[in-house]
Amino acid sequence: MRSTLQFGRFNYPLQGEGARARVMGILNVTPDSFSDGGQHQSLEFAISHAEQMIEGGVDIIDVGGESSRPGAPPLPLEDELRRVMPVLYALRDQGPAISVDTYKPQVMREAIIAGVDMINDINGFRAPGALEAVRDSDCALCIMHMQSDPQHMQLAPSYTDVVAEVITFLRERIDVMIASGIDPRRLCIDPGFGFGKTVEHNYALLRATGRLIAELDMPLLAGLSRKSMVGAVTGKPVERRMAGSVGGALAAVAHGAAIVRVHDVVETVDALKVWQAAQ
Ligand code: PT1
Repeated sequence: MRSTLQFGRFNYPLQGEGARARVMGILNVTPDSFSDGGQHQSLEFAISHAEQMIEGGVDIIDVGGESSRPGAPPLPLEDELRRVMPVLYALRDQGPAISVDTYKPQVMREAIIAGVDMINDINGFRAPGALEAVRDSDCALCIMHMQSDPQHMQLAPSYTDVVAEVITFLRERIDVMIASGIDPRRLCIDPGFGFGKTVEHNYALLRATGRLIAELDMPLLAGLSRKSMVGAVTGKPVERRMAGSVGGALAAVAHGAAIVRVHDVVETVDALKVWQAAQ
């Protein structure tokens, strides 16, 4: 079993002393959170949201400029850079590790210059130039599985054996990345809940968390916060999915997940502390 995850300025033990699940807080930097859509106001809002997450005990802040929710359209490169870069520079010395949620090689390069600790790529570093952009840094790389793309992925998700197919995809990406010279200790995997998957596919993958970790020998990041897979079993709309999401995060950690990506940081941190004390 893997012993550490190299995470930029940080090094996370995965077993023994100091090993615990890490909480990644979601920081969406989208101008629609504001009436005037102003650049300055959205920066202020992002910083104050980040401060709340730090107060709540967040380990990693995941900064994203482009929505990847089902049906979301792509965002032009310049717009993504304009949204994300000021936030990365403002947050990099605030304590937590910083991740950037992007599939664009040019954003990866700029983010590495800004000093981020992780590149979180929903596209699994498949864009031309992505491997070259991240290879010579020390940041962690999260390789996520997605069928199709955000605009089309929920139209007709289809698998013969979803767990086997996700494992095969991740195996292939891991091999390509290692062959390009990337240290395997920088890699982690993500089954990509909600990315071209039905509710049944998502829960089959959640139940298979331990198998993904064991077969690929990689730490796993689980992101299911407020997603439709939580809504499907609770019957709740997106704004009332906090408790269901905390339950899902605990289930993922109980199955061995190393990192959980969440909206509700303080609630997840507390739930994990109690769960850990009961171990
Ligand atoms: C994720 C993730 C992500 N999810 C990683 N990055 C999103 N590594 C963005 C729904 O079904 O799981 N892992 N970056 C958000 N994407 C979605 C997808 C949001 C599906 C909502 C749904 O509701």
